Amino acid sequence: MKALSILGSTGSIGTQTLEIVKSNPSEFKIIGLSTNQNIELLEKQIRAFNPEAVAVMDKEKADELREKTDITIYEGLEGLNKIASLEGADTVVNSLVGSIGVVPTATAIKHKKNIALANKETLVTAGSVIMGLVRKHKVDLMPIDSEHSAIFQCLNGENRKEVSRITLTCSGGPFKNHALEQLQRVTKADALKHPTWSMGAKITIDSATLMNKGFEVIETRWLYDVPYEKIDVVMHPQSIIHSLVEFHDTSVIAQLGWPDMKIPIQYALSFPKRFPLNAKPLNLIEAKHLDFRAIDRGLFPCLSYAYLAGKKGGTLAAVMNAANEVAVRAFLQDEIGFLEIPQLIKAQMDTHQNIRNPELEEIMEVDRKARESTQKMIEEKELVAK
Ligand code: MN3
Repeated sequence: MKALSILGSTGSIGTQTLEIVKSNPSEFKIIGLSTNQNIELLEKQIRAFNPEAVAVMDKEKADELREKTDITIYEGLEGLNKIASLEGADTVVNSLVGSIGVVPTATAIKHKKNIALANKETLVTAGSVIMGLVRKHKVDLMPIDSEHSAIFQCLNGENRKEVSRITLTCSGGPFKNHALEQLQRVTKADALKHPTWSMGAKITIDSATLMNKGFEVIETRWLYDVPYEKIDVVMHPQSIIHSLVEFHDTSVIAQLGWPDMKIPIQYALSFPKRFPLNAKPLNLIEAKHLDFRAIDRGLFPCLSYAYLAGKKGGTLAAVMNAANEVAVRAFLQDEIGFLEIPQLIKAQMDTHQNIRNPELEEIMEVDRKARESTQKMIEEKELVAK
């Protein structure tokens, strides 16, 4: 039986993880849970899964919850670190959103926990440090993401030295058929309508800008130790092929299925086994078309920024991520337009003094400063969407 702590248990990935736990009561038990501020749902989860402790990011909400339950309640970032290191857990599911997830991942690894990672910002911001910790503490890091789960499955039993190319598929998001003039006018509501995947707000916006695909390129580099030259992205609007691996004999292996996050979530937790899953089996006749096309990098520059940040290394990807987080939050609060998101990211990347081989503390300091600087640019309205 696996003993899990879930960071971000009230979000999209967190709630789906708990559904899998509920369907497999002889395979999993819950040790710790955490929420940002959704204590109503957390309280229900406490009753249903009986964890040892929980964390609430928001301190006032933590106090509110303390009046309703006797369970140990930690708070703030320190609370996330507590849940990440609870003695009874062997695996930490990190489904936090944003670079707030980086330090708890590091904490969990230092406490010898295996990681099921949905928090993209962990590897984007601190890939080198985190993978160093994974090797040092000899833990497993399994991806919770359809693309990286697909790649993992395609590489299973293969010699990594024989890989010639990894191709990530990309739905293209809601604006795949837009022209630049149309992108100028898109609203928050437009951007939140993802055509194939149902996800949280932040990642849905990241999917609309293709920043999400850029993050996944960087994660692929760290998870599978392949150079950026061997990582490609192709647009595949149906989201049925989840990614592909080509070997040096030109043979290509792909993983397919209807878009359903429960498949990669459960596989990350069941590996090396596969548990049955009550999901809709793929029917190719019903799928009918599998379309592919190249991505217009002029329209979606965030993908190029990610390749640049990844190739330059150091702290540049941390800056890119921090600027993106602040810009996406501002977009979701109607403070900036859609095209200002990439502009803000580029402005921060252009002025960053890159630090080579950074320690985790240096990365988090860069993250903090880039957030401040991006916020200042938004407040001073230095950017006007062109
Ligand atoms: Mn994905």
